[in-house]
Amino acid sequence: MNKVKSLVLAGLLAFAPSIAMNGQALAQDNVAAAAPAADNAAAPADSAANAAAPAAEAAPVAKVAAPPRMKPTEGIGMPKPGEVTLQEQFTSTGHTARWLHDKMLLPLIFAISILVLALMLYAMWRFRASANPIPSKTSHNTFIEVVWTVLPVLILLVVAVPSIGLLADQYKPAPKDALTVKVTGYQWYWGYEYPDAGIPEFVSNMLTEEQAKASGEPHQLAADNRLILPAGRPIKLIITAADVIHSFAVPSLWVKMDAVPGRLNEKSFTIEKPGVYYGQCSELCGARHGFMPIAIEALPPAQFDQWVLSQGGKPAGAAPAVAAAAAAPAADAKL
Ligand SMILES: [Cu+2]
Repeated sequence: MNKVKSLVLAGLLAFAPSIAMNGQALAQDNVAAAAPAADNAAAPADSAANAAAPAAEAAPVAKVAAPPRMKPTEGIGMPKPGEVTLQEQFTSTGHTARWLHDKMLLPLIFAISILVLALMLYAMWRFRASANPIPSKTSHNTFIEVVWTVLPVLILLVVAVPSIGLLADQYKPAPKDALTVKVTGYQWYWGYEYPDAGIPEFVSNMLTEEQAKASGEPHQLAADNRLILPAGRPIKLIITAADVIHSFAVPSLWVKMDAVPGRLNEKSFTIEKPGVYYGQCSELCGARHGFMPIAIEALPPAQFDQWVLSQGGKPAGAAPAVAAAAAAPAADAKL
């Protein structure tokens, strides 16, 4: 019965994106209404000029200045010393995953380990040779056998329900209005491209220890050019690699997706709060595998649009339908 329920639940979750999408579309409308500045700033002649210019970090020719580099918050979007559980989460699947880990799996594992240890200690003490000279010849006990078969099955079924739900959620396709960013893994740095906004690829390299210290960021997690994303808007990452297999992983956003040459992997999520979130390549990819960090800067939507303009791109947030249709007709047809 429980199994049937869990299967039905998994089925429902698999078809949930259409329901979830409506909610996100509403959120997007509010966000767009709150960002009137983007419209005025988008002079088409300027955008064209900027797009032609090389993607300079500060973009001095742009009329719109890039928002100032955001400072990370200690312990947010990065590991903490002595941490025993998952990092604090900032996406909906992240919350479910952390709940599943902290509130369900850990207590279960703990209880089962304690029970088995106690039974073993009891059996060792109670049935030791000196206290129990004539051993029992019992070889079957139907009641106990039923209990130790049915109980684990029930436990597994209880775990399966949220687990299958989370699995389905993690592979939920992105809503149509999601911002598409192409992520490419290289030996040994990341490339980020914004096809919807018309921003060409720029690469992101690790900061040296001195540079990281100077900008108040954790060494080996800090990167020069961050992956700038909007908070509160759905994002679709298209993840691939140019040489060997890498893996794009950001623990606090519950993102981990292999970057495979010749293959496009997709990962969709919405970042709940503005902030800086760090991650690392998580697939052994060569000598400098440990030195190609991921730094995501999630900006409030209005500031994200400002950043897009500062890079000579077209913000899609102001008029998602028009911009998406103009920028990516092929993507629309596919969806
Ligand atoms: Cu790598």
